[in-house]
Amino acid sequence: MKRLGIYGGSFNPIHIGHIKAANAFYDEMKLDELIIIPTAVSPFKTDDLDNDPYERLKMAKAAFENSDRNITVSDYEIKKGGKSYTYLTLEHFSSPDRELYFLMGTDMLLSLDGWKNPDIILKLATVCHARREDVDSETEKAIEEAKSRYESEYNAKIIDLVSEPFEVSSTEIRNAVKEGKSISGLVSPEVEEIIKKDKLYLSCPLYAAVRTLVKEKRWKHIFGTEEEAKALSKIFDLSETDSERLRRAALLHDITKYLTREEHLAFLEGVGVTPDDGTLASDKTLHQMSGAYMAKKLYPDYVDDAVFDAIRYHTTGKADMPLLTKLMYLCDFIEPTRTFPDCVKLRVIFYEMIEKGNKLRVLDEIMLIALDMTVADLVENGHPIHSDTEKAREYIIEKLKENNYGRKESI
Ligand code: DGI
Ligand code: FE
Ligand code: FE
Repeated sequence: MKRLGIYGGSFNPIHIGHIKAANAFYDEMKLDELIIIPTAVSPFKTDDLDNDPYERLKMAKAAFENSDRNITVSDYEIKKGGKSYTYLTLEHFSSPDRELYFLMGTDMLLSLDGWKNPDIILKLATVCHARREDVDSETEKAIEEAKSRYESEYNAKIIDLVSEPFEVSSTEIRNAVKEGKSISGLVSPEVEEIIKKDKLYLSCPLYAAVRTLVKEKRWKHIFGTEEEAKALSKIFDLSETDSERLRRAALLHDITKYLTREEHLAFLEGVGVTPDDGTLASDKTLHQMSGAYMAKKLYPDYVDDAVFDAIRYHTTGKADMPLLTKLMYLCDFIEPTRTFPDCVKLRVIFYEMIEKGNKLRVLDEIMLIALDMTVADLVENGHPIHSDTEKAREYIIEKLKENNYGRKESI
């Protein structure tokens, strides 16, 4: 018989306490294999922005990646979706050549009666419980009562693990991240890295929005664009408010990138907008329009007219662009994760040129190069060019001729 351990939980995020418990469970029960199963939606909680199943899965995998024990992470419940019932999961992993062990915490043990089909759970698996040394006498009594009740009622096998749990909670970690406090020592370095890179648990709902609305590759681009937005805000000496606006535009600019053509059209019709023919000619021009309206609809508090305009024209540009819209266009083009040769080239040129010359003039010179590169690329690939792109070019060419650049421009 193979001794298979199962350890389920929301793991939002998985932390050192979970890792220690998993290891103790593995060692004390002499398991041959331990499967960690992040839940899809906990039957006890409503879903919230800080609860992205695939991020939880990714972190759990990272946490056990270098384990010397046979510990794996399963996407079974998350893939299945919906509410995760333990009895169904145990049925799924149960087989005649396996002895199942199921790890649960004190809270779970005490509430097991209220779970769906506790009899099946207790029949299929030996329940292991990580017991704290310092439980108060009341809880102690409750645990004992629960255990003897399960044993007599369901013929349950319940085992107390010896190792003392490491006290840290996922809530505590999420709050620490929100408050900008360090979480090293509370999660593994790999998990810490993911939380940082993927901007998990920050209070700004736009991060969660981005992660849920686009694919992983795209959010790397979006977070890169936000980084660039911060850099450009400094260079162009934006006020705190304008810099915040640029960051919001950057975070939201591509949120409709993955809509199908039909979805773009249906959404725009839903908000009462009829796209012009030029916009209809390509999904790329559609996404800047639907993106602006979607951002406004989902996050009205974050999207004022300037942010809306920046998203609305981030792909084509337009005549007489406000500073914020130009900066949005530029940060999208030169953000650090872009590897397209034109983007890399423009990035280098921009940072060289901005050192010298009037910044607002340099911005127009760079915008013109960017627009020219785009037009050349579109022509080469036989794509139509939107009239806004043409107008953006013409307008900038005129401005450069006039050469009437002040030191500052309002948004
Ligand atoms: O959404 P991103 O990929 O981050 O960047 P984006 O919104 O600037 O889109 C860039 C793509 O859009 C690029 O493939 C060129 C294309 N594009 C830019 N201007 C026009 C355009 N496509 C058409 N059809 N017409 C334009 O005027
Ligand atoms: Fe875009
Ligand atoms: Fe983009």
